[in-house]
Amino acid sequence: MRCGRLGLGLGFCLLAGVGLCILWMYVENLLPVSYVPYYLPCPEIFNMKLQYKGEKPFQSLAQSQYPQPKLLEQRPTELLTLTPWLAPIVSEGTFNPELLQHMYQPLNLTIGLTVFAVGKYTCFVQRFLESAEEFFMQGYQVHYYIFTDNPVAIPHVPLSPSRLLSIIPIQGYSHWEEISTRRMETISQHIATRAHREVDYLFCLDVDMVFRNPWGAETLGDLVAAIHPGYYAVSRQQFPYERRHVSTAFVADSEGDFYYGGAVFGGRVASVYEFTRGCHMAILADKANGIMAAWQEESHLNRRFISHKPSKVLSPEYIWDDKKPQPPSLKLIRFSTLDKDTYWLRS
Ligand code: 48C
Repeated sequence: MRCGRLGLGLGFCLLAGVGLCILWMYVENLLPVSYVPYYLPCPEIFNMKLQYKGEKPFQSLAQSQYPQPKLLEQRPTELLTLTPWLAPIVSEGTFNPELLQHMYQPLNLTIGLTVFAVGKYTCFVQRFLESAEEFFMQGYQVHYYIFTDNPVAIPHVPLSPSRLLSIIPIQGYSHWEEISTRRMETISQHIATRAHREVDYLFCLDVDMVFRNPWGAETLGDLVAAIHPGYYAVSRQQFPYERRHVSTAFVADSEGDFYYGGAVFGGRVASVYEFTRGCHMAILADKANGIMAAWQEESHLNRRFISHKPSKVLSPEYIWDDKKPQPPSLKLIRFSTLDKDTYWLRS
């Protein structure tokens, strides 16, 4: 008898509970606001799936042209400081080094640096490293990756503490164009297999250059390009883009922002991976068609930076050519070519 009464009671409570829930759900929908406890994130967040933004390259605006940004646009002695897509253009006087150091130092970042020294270019490694030790990312952890076909030819250069150097053997090639072009493939593979675990940012530089002044946290950004010293004052039609339609590096006369140098690019390691991988795919496609772009990987770098615009642009101070007179608008040359006998090197 007692069990029977108990069962009835339980059944009644169950029915009442279900009824109240249905009533609440009905009533709640009528209320102007939902009464989720303030401390809980809204329920929608529980079933939000982070959509990985697939690669959505910037749709070319070729059909609706836009004016070319001009580095010397402002005044002859002042450089443009912001691109039309709101990326900072970095040059001396546009930033406060101490402030940036104060901001970035606590992040305990590691900056990677790739250089290729294949064949006779091993002779540039010593000066490159000595100048990097003096000026490149002072106060940060730095990991140099030196890709070479001749590891024993790489000189020993004493490094400051918290700076590492790895010599990575690679295949040499007989033509300098092949060596230069293969860098995109090698860098993307190196990031995938190792660098993504070791560094936060990565810069990919030519080895036949030297640092002349501090290169610091002002250069850190998601995807970073450098304006070529030979073309910052000319119109985009005069840029040495690849102009053959058959190449994946083709750029039309109406396209292009700045002409970027292949000697300097970088950014967050994941972005540099995507960038170099994209360039490598395009280079492979051209190779399948029996074509090499006008300026090898630099043509592909420029093509890709049009559709995947850099989030930060370095002025020619960061990729200077010492054979040129220094214009007043470039106040502090930080990284520049070594005057060299290219013929001897490439013969
Ligand atoms: O390491 C070599 N060996 C070569 O024979 C030709 C190029 N290279 C690498 O590619 C060097 O790191 C060069 O800096 C880079 C291509 N850049 C140049 O040759 C000039 N800076 C244009």
